[in-house]
Amino acid sequence: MNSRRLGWLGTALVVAGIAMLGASLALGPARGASAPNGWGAGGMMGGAGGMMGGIWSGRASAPGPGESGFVAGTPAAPRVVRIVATPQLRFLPDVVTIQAGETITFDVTTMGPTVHEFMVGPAADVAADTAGTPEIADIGMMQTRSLTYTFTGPGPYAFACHVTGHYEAGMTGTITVQ
Ligand SMILES: [Cu+2]
Repeated sequence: MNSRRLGWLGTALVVAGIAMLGASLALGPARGASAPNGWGAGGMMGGAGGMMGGIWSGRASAPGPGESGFVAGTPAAPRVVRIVATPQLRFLPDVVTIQAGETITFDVTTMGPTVHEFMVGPAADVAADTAGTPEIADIGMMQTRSLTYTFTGPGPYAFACHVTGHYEAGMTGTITVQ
């Protein structure tokens, strides 16, 4: 594929992703955390049915604090938060609300052809790209990778992508501790 087609594909996938993200947020509690994590067998070249079924067979976000069905994440049973990284160098969502002390598993999916990273931890360390701060590197096109983190302190916490130029372009998010 040439780059123009890739660009179109990325845009189309993001549009589809936003629509499906909205649907999965709305349906999240019903879908639960028992669905298998991964792309499934459809594959992105399997036509529209395969694309949608494959990409979005991953886990939806579990309800957050203040939402119906909220259960605080623990080390034994982390709460799942799904985050999409877009070719526009943004995270969706870019604000995640947690209860103090929670353990969260972030399922991070890259939409489109641009590779991303996902770092989470104390906001100062995330801003400075401090070595040793928990991070997933090289999340490729249509991949989902996971990172589990326990928010033991008062914060502030943040997440970011430190692929060259992405942080500067605004590819950051915040963790709100309730
Ligand atoms: Cu990025």
